[in-house]
Amino acid sequence: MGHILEHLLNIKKQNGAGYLVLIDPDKQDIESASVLAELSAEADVDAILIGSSFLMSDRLDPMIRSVKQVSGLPVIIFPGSSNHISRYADAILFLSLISGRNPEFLIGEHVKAAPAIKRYGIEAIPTGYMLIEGGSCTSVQFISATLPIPRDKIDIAVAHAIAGELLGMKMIYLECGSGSIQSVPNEMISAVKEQINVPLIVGGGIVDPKEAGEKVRFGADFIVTGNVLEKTGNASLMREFASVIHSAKPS
Ligand code: 1GP
Repeated sequence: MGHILEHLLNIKKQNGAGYLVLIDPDKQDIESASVLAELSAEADVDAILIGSSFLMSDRLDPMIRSVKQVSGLPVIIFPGSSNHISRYADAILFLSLISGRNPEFLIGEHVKAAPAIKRYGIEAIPTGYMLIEGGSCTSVQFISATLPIPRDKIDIAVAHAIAGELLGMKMIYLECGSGSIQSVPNEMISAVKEQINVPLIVGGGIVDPKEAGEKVRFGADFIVTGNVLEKTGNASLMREFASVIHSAKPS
């Protein structure tokens, strides 16, 4: 097992759940991303994800270097395509969009990215990525040209997650898409969690710590927030997220 996955599993073991902050290189310049990263380290965030389903900027390399340097936190690429690779990252969520039926995002982009990931020695964390309907058409839905799983189709979500684990995914990520109006339904989180043994990441549209804590109590092992902090850059909000997430599950 790679160091970063092991680190994440230890966090889950110690704190019940972990908190991942997502930085989108199109929404931040290097300086503001570095400030956010410094605040993350002070606020007890567990790791930083960098990326987006669609990237206009070419800031990935310098941003990852700077964020790593100022925060000392693990930096994990959250890729939208095979171009989103950086030799400076500690790991990459090797996402297969298993809720969709677009071969490019199931295996095509992976084939294109694999040689560089291998060459740079980046730890790849195989992750079954499931897009859930979140009240609007998000960038990931549009760019991936895949249909999200309807919010009320809990059984369909559960079957996808089981299939992901059986295929060897080391994590399952339930995602409503960045900036979604609604977050993943709690009932879906608990139903999926009941049927899988690998860690469950939940993200998209989570805007307050109470909501994050609830998701952890329903079974999320890692919570991702992006937009809410990018807009406010609020250190105390970040601390609140970390503390609620780290204390929501009885140890
Ligand atoms: C998106 O899950 C992440 O991939 C974070 O979403 O920006 O809505 O917090 P938000």
